Amino acid sequence: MLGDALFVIPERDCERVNKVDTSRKIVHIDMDAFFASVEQRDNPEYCGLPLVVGGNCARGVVAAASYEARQFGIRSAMAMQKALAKCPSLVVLPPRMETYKAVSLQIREIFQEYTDLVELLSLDEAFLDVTHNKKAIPSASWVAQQIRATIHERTGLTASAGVSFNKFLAKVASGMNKPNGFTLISPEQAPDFIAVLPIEKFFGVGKATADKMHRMGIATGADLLRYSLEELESAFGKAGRTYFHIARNNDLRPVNPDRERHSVGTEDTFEQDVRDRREISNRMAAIAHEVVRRMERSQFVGRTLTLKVKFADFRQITRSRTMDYPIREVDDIVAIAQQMFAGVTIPPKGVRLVGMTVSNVCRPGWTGWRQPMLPFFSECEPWTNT
Ligand code: DCP
Ligand code: MG
Repeated sequence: MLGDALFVIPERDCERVNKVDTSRKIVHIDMDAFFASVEQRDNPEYCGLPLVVGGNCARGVVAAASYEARQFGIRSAMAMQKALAKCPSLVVLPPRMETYKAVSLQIREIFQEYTDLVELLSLDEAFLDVTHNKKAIPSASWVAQQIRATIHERTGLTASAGVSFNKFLAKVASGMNKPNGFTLISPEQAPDFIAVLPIEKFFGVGKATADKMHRMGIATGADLLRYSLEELESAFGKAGRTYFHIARNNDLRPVNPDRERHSVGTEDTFEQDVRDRREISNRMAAIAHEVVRRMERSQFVGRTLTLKVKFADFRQITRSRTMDYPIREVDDIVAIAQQMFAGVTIPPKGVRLVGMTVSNVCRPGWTGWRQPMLPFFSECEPWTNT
């Protein structure tokens, strides 16, 4: 499964596990079918129709699918050919990034009217800490509902919101009643909520980890509670610590408004450990595709590629290479990763996970960039890494 790199609960937060902090009020907002909804708004003839935004070429993928398209089983990141096979009458539109960015700016402005503690996760998603909000509204639910109403008023689009006392719960909550939904998970409800939450919904649990958990008899948060920290760490490495604490609603990560993207990456935990070097190389191409897609989505360009390889026994190595040009093409990433991977000895039990991250950001104004820009970036300023 391709997924986000797992966040690791810091050691210092662990001793506070018996005193779960429920004092904060965290809101997670996520626009519904974002790119697709903007297109339906601007092309009313497509309202109510299955529509996707993405590349309509042989190797194109779906970026966003309207909720009507989802009824045909169409999802983000699906190959466009497959989506068209599922729904031949599908409306396919190319992305209009400038328009999506303008809407993103509008919703940010709305968030800022309530708090400066806004952490943007992508164009359409943010965490807000509204414990002490600018309008002195005592109820976080009220804040969230006002924000949703204002977004609709000013942009004509709908957003879903989740409210709770930590980031993990707020984010799970916002996904529960999509589209145009609202969910509150109060401190009183949280233990029961997490007890029945399927482990697939836990942060960082992909298919391979879920399968392993099921083999250990872990299907829900309640099952996780039966395992000690040591047992989970020995089964899942550092991720085990995160699962241990999340199952106890212990997520003290602050809403970090100054978060600047330092890297973009993804990783693939194989369903079965892989020993064949060629197969691993093939998987790398898919990972590189995803990294480039994420870089485009977050307008990130960097010069350093880091390859992470985790072996079947959870041992992990990383290799990095810094180029004198911005890394932004799939073929380039694959070539650099394969050069680094050539020097890695694959142990007999094989490889469990491969991850790739691009870092060393190139910022606007960098004069070192001499290559022609990709069409995707052609409307942007040049970038620098100073
Ligand atoms: N996006 C993308 N490629 C993906 C996922 C998303 O380009 N694999 C883009 C298009 C989405 C936008 O980012 O519209 C926001 O992503 P979300 O994951 O929030 O998905 P949506 O907003 O489309 O749908 P949802 O209603 O599930 O949030
Ligand atoms: Mg969304």
